[in-house]
Amino acid sequence: MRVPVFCCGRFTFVLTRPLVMGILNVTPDSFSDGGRYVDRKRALAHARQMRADGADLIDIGGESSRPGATPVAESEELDRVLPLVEALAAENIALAVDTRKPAVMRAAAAAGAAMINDIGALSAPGAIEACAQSGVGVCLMHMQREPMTMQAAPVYADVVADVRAFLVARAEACVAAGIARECIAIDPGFGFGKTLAHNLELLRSIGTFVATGFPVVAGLSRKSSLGAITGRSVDERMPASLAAALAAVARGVAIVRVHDVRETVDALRVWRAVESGI
Ligand code: 9MG
Repeated sequence: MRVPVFCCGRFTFVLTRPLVMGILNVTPDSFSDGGRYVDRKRALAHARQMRADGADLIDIGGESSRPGATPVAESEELDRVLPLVEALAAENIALAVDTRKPAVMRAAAAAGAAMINDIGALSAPGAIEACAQSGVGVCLMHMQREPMTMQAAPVYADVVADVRAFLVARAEACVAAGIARECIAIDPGFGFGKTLAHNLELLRSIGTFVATGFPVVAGLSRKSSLGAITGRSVDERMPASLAAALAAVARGVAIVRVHDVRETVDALRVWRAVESGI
């Protein structure tokens, strides 16, 4: 049997266990950790701690994508992200860069980033080419509309079928443009133009996305859907985030994108021990 892999530049991840992608937002305005890691030293220390806690990848973002967020200039995003990529790539840490801008993608890859995580599924002109040329892994995420307006009454004919069809079409466009199939992951984009009911239906049916054969990424950590279910504030959503991560991996999700790396790694270890005795 062929072992499933996810290829990200010089890193090849064997997908025989779920991977943990730690979140490092170097923005003043992200919904959960906005402002906490704008200071470069603190950002580096946090990345190293997440790695020590068992993160397989660290996702660095220099532009907030929370509902209502305003876009950031390319030069500002580069200033926020590139020094971190250079420093952490030199320590052989596998890095994703969360960006929608082809110039940032190119610069990040040249500085040693292994993966591009694009909430716009590489829709900007030149984005697919930037990734194809650099050999990075890509995460294609679904979003309805833009962060500024996405949570204003999102509507789907069939949320699972619509999101799946979009992601498969984007993945095939990437393959046609020269990105290797094993370098592509897909992500339904929890909270990006979705109601609580949409998010729950997507999570319940995430196996439909797994069945495409592309590794599936799930980002539920601390999101407002978890707050709506539990009544907890952002800072109190860690247990809910662990439950969501477990629900995702139990349905075949390959990568969970999380704030609480140490706790998620522990939860997944217990889940794996129960499932397969390791
Ligand atoms: C940047 N970002 C914020 N939420 C995300 C999610 O759910 N998935 C991915 N891939 N990126 C996200």
